[in-house]
Amino acid sequence: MALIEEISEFLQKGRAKNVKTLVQQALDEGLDPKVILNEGLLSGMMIIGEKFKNNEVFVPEVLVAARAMNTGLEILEPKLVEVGNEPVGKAVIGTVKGDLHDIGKNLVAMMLKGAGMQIFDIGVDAGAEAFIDKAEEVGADVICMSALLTTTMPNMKEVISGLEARGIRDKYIVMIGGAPVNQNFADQIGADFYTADAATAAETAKKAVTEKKAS
Ligand code: B1M
Repeated sequence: MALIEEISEFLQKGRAKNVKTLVQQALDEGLDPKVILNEGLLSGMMIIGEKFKNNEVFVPEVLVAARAMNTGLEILEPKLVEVGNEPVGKAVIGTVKGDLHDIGKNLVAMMLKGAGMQIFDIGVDAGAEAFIDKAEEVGADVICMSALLTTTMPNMKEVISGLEARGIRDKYIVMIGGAPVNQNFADQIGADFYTADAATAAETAKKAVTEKKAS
């Protein structure tokens, strides 16, 4: 079996140690990190997602697959991210209140780092105050929110309302994303940018911060 397929298979079985070893092996053999990410790790996670939807696997299996995914991402990170010396800007990132999904958020954080942003990751299940307090504390340029559940998407609005209530909405570029989120929702809640994937989020953040600093 090809190495990339093996990574996908082991990820689906939640075998984090095997995933770690094989991702390292793939890098040592000179495989493109983006191919390892997209065709090994993410394709395995997509298959698990489909099986989860069809009740062929359940939360425990998905949880161990997600752990294996995050282990693989840690090995890939130094190859996907080449950080320059001068940070382009600072970004606070987290998954919103009530939501424990962190793989997409971690991927966005990684790509933002690769785009030269300094990252302050407040983790999952992060309330409005956590986003706002961290942004104020570190002097952030961007607030990045991720949500994977239709039930937690509305919590993104809470962060924007909190910024408005403190009179500091204009200080920050607010970016949102995650599988159930779309441009229409971003417009409804008054976010500055919605992006569909991690790479576009990173490009958009870099451009927006650079433009804001120049204006
Ligand atoms: Co959950 N889950 N889950 N889950 N889970 C989904 C999201 C679901 C779609 C599965 C399904 O039913 N088909 C469904 C949501 C349904 C809905 O709301 N419409 C669901 C459900 C229902 C649940 C529970 C309620 C299940 C239960 O308990 N009965 C529960 C909720 C727990 C909670 O959060 N309170 C739950 C739990 C879990 C696990 C803990 C087991 C695990 C998460 C573990 C972890 O993250 N550490 C898990 C997983 C892994 C999934 C699926 C299978 C995979 C998600 C994932 O990581 N995808 C997911 C099914 C699916 O998505 N197909 C599912 C890979 C990741 C790279 O993609 O996060 O979308 P994603 O990120 C993308 C883009 O969205 C974007 O960039 C990334 C790509 O480059 N992006 C941004 C993300 N954030 C961004 C921010 C940006 C810009 C782009 O700007 C700031």
